[in-house]
Amino acid sequence: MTRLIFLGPPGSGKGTQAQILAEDLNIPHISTGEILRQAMQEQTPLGIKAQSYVNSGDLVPDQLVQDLVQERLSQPDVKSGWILDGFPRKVTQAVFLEKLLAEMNQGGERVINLDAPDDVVVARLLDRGRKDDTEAVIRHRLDVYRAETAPLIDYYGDRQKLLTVNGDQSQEEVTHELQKIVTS
Ligand code: B4P
Repeated sequence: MTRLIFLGPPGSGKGTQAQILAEDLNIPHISTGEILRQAMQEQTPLGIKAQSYVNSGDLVPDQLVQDLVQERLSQPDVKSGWILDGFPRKVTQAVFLEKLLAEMNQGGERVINLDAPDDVVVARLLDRGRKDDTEAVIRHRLDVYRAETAPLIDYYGDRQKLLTVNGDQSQEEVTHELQKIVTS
């Protein structure tokens, strides 16, 4: 049973690698960023509430993402495992998730910290060029990452759940390292 959480700065390869591994393992890839972007595109109530935050590189309020994660993790396809990509992004979200997983009897999750230096991630994101991938917004997302998300490295390290993988390698090399981890 694989239950994985991907942590890392924007552009470290979380979404890229989570998608590859989820396909390999035939388990759901749950990306809060993707779910929010889809909702924004469809202009659902969630999308309308989220758009100003996402477009400026701020975190969407906890309640919105927590509700969507709770709803997604209550669907039957998660019974065989899951990969969470981009959630939790704050200690408050991690505390929420820990409680939720305990209630759902879904423990044993491992956390992958994909690490890559700022210059590498900025170059990748500028190259991708999504709406929230302008230089000013990327710099802001990195500041938000350092202030809000980086503390999760200690949070999960203290709980002996954390593994750090160097994201500053080719996509194939990162995938290879991750495959070794999930099969160990
Ligand atoms: P996300 O969608 O999670 O976006 P991201 O952090 O920018 O990373 P992503 O996973 O998409 O990119 P990746 O590194 O794979 O979040 C977007 C926004 O949604 C947030 O800013 C926030 O507003 C909101 N949000 C999401 N979750 C939230 C939460 N829990 N709470 C509150 N708000 C939340 O890849 C980037 C690029 O690098 C790609 O082009 C890829 O092809 C390339 N790449 C990847 N690996 C590479 C490699 N090894 N070598 C070269 N290029 C590589």
